[in-house]
This record gives sequence, C-alpha cells and structure tokens, in this order.
Amino acid sequence: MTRKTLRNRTLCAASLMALVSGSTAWAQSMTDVQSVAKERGLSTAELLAAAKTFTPTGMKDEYVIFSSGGHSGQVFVIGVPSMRLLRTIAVFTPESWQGWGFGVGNEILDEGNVSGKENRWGDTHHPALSETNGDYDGEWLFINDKSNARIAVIDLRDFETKQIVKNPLFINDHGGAFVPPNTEYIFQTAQYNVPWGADYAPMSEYKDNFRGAVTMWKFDRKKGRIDKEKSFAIELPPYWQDIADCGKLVSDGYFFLNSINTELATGGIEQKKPPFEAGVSMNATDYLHIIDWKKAEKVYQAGRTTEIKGFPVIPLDVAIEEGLLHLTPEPRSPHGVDVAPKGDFIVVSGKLDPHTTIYSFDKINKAIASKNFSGEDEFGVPVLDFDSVVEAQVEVGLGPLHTQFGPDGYAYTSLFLDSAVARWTLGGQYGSMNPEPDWTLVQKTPVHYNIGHLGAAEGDTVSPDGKYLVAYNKWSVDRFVSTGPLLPQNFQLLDISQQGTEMPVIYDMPMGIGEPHYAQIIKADKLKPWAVYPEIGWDPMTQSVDPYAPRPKMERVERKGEHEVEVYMTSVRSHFTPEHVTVKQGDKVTWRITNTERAIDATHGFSIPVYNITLSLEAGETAKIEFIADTAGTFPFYCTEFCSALHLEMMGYLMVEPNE
Ligand code: RUQ
Ligand code: CUA
Repeated sequence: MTRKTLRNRTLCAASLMALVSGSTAWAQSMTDVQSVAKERGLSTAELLAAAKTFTPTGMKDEYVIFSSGGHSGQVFVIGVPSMRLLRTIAVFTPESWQGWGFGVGNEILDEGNVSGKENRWGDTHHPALSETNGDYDGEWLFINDKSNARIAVIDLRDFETKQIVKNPLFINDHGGAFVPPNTEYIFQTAQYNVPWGADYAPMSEYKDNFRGAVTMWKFDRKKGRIDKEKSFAIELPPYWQDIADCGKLVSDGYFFLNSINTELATGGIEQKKPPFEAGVSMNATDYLHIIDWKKAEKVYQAGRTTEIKGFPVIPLDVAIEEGLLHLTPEPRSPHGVDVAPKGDFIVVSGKLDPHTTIYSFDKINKAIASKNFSGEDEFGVPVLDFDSVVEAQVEVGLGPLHTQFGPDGYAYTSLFLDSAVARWTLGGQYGSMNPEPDWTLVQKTPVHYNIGHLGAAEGDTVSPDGKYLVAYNKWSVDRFVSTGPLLPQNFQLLDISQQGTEMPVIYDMPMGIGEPHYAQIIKADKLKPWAVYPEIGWDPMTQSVDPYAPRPKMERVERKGEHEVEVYMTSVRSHFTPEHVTVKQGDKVTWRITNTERAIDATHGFSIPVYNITLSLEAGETAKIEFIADTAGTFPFYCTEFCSALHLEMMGYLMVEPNE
C-alpha cells in the first residue's frame, strides 16, 4: 500500500468520526462520507455502526471472544468490536497450520483416544475461562467435546492445548465445561445416557442400567493440568443432563444443572414408538438439579465412593442420604441455566415455554433447610416445591435458550424461535436503573437467524461489563454471498451500551469454519500471552526448557546403534542446520528441531513429504518428532511459513537410502 492510500484511509476514518460527533470542521470530508454512503446505500445508523466497529490498522480490539467451534473440534479467537478472527486453536482435531497432530501434539490427541481407538475430531460446545473470585483471570481455557465426553485444557500463555481427558463413565456430555468462581474443578455432565463406560445393555433396561452423572475434574493450577487422581463423579438419575452453571458469591459451592427426558423415553420411531423429539418432551416440567458440590467434595474425601470403571463415584443413594442433591421442577424442555452476577438468582429457560423462570437461591436454601419437599422423583431424589423456590417468571418470547447479564440490572435472553435477543430487568436490586423490584421485558432486537447462545462482555461473571453482546446465530440464510448449500453461521454484534431501549445490530460476521455454540467474551487486557517463548529450546508441552533441545553449533546427525538415528537441527531465517539428513531405510528417526529466533512473529514451519509431518515452530520453540524411515527416496523438507525474502530457499533434503 502506498503512503497516499494510507493517508486517505486515515482521513476517511477521521471524517466518519466527525460525522458521529456532529463536527463541521471536516465539511469537505463529510461530503465524501455522504457520497460514499449514498453510493453504497448506507443510512446514518449504518454509518454510525461502521464508526463503532471499524478498527483502523494498528488499533487493537477491546474484547476477545473465545468461541467453541462445534464439530470442527476447535476454538476460535475473535476480536470485539472489529469481529476479526484472530486465530483458531486446534483442540480435538488435527490442524496443519498450527502443526497440531502431524508430528507434534499426537500424545495429547492420543490421551483423547476412546476405547483404544484414535479419535481425531470433537464437538466443542462450552468454553470456560478460568476464574478467580468469579471473574475471568485470563489464564486457562477449558472446553468439552460432546461427541466423546472429553475435556481439554488450553494454556492462554501460548493459546495451545495441553491436555485432553476422556471421561471413563460416559460417552457423551453437554453440561461442560463449567468452572466454579475459583476454578477448583471443571464440571462435566453426561447427556445421552449409557450404562457405565458405554458398556452394552438393551434399551429395555434403560431405567435400571443407564446412568446419569456429573464429573468433578480437579484442576491443578500450578501444573496447569487436570489431576485425575483427585477427581470424582456423582451418580445422577438417567435423565439427559443438559447445560449447567456454577453458583457464585452467595451461591458459591452450588452447581445448577438442567435436564430433559425426565420421561426416560427411549425412542424407536422404526417400531412406531414416539420419536425422541416427542418422547422426551411430554412432561410439563423437567428437573433442575441443585448440587452442593462442596459437600460432595467432603463426601468424596471421606471415601464414601464406589469405584466404577476405575473412577470414584458417589452413588446416588449416598448423594441423597448426604443431602447434596436436590431437584426442583423447571418448565418443559429446559435448555439454559444461568446464575445472575450476585449469585442470588438462577435463570432457567424452557425451549417450549415463552418465559424465563427465575429461582431464588435464598428460597432454595430455605427449602432445603426446612425440607420443604413436594415429594421425590422415581429414584428417591427429594424434589423442592416449585412455588417455594421461584422468584418470578418473565414472558420474553418464543424459544428462550440462554441468558447473560449486564452491569446495569439487565438480563439478555436468546430467543431461538423468535430469532431475537430480549432484554429484561432482573429484579430491583441490580444497579440504579431499576430501583423497584421489577421483572419486565424491556426490548427485543431481531437477529438473523435462529440464535443459539449469546454472549455479553464478561456477561457470566460477578462483574459483567455490558457494552457489547454477540448473537451466535445458527443460520445466515440470505445475509452473505452464497457459498453453496453449506452456509456460514452468523455472529451479530449488538451495541447494548444504551440503557434506554435501543440495542442495534452493528456488525455481521460470517463464521465459515465451524458451528459455534457457546462463547465467552473477556476484556483483552486480562490476557497476558507470551510474545515469544521465554527461552530458546522451550518445549510447549511441558512449558519449560527441554535439556535435549538442539542449540546453535550443536547441530548434528548422530547414528545410535544399527537402526537408530538422531537429528539435532536448528532453524533461523533463512536456513535449517543441517541441510542434508541421510538415513537408511528402516531407521528409527528421532528428529529434534529448535527455532532459535527471538523476534516476535518469527515462526518457521517444517514439513517432510510422504511422512505426513508438518510443524509450526514459534520463536524459541523446540519440537521432537519420531518416525520410521520406511520409504526410501529423496525428500525435500522446507519451511512452510513465509518467514523472509529467502523463505523459498529455507529447505534441505532428507535422503533415505534404500535397503539392498
Ligand atoms: S448448546 S444453543 Cu450450549 Cu450445546 Cu445451547
Ligand atoms: Cu522459515 Cu519460511
């Protein structure tokens, strides 16, 4: 770009700003803006939206979205308000740009193998940023895989996946990952129930042999890993446990969990039985699960568990006896359950009920203490009387799903069937805007189309920021140039900073690399990622210096015994050392390579054809790959990142001498 076009761009942005502020000092430029607006058919509101979102080069975003990628098995990182995709994070699915699963990361992906089988995709739904005192701390990110009941741990110093754990008890999860205000545990709950360990049992044994559960994975912050040895599960009735949320402040220590299929339906459309969609939606109410997890922790520590599939489980009868599990009715087909910023209210949405139902934690506490039960479910779990624990119901519209919160006493609920975002007042005790106890729908903004989750800035923490809200829409239909029958989803940014009635859509972002579900939005300055790895020879898997990492002047190819070769290689702009690596067919090759760069963004790629190897080596990083050189031939390896003017020259040859 020439200097002149750069300057024109600056002028253009400045004139937009002038338009917004109503200044006349830029009369000439205002005219330019008006003529562009006219030419493109933009209204004043749209120009204003552009001014709120346009982010000139070098200006950084105020917030960052961590979005699940659905069945792409990844996480997406997006800036707000620009809605620019900053990067993807490979999690359950190999990804070649990040060199994930093509020589590096394989051990972690293997931790997620299921029943001894390689599993190389995931269905990510709910990211959870680590929290300290109920606020995002910007250190860790956890995400579930619904398809095979796994949880991944991502380190936000380098935005890389460090651990995958497979749940030994169930094979499908939805209520995960969720963390309590100090991230002591990561919660994961079963959804489509199976017998323990997904063993075989006929459907006719559903009630007796299929099981629900919630697993509490202990997070060891120092190690940055889930500690399986200190983790346990609680057995639950075989309902389909759904979304969950942890209590905070007054409700800290509690875990709230929705369920569907309290009918215990088992489907069977082919046998003329009600299909699942009807069978699981017959009851007028399902059950909100209320779990005292701090009590559960004590019960586990006291050893009142049974070992199932090698994992400690608090049996259902113990959970009931210890009083750590209660149910209360919730409107049919509930989906989202969201705890308000002060922890005092729990908002539940039933997909087939136009209301959000607000439970009072205080009332729940009193009902538990006074044993105010309306009965028990068919598994003997005490059921709290609905009327005694509900605070209010607000009619918000059709298909309410998820709720987030603002700093000013507003709650925001996504309406799937209405394709809208509803804003309503959350009682009276929140903020100065609504001094009266008041549960009222204030406004709805239509979105395109079929919104699933929504996210407000820090909107599920103890201190929501408001300002921005993103509608994670499932369909985009006619919003973008057609890309064939498979269309992107649509992220729509809403400006919720006006406390009056307006919350306009100010940006559309096509999401064409996955089908996100939940996403969290964190203040960008809370993230403290490394600019480069702290030292040369850094192993991201251990987050420490690898003593075996190749260093300058120590590069070599070393034969170890008859059939083993070790390669010690460095990469720096714009060459590898050594450039010739010769081995014999059948050799076991251990290849270590260190990027010795110290400059920001000086990444080198490294790839070998035929052997399915591709790495991304960031400044300072070291990696180790191993393979059997079973195919003889001449194989150019090269740097896949365009790292310098002579990047094409950054290559070398792997020569595999054939056996006679
Ligand atoms: S889901 S659209 Cu969180 Cu998996 Cu609600
Ligand atoms: Cu290093 Cu291209």
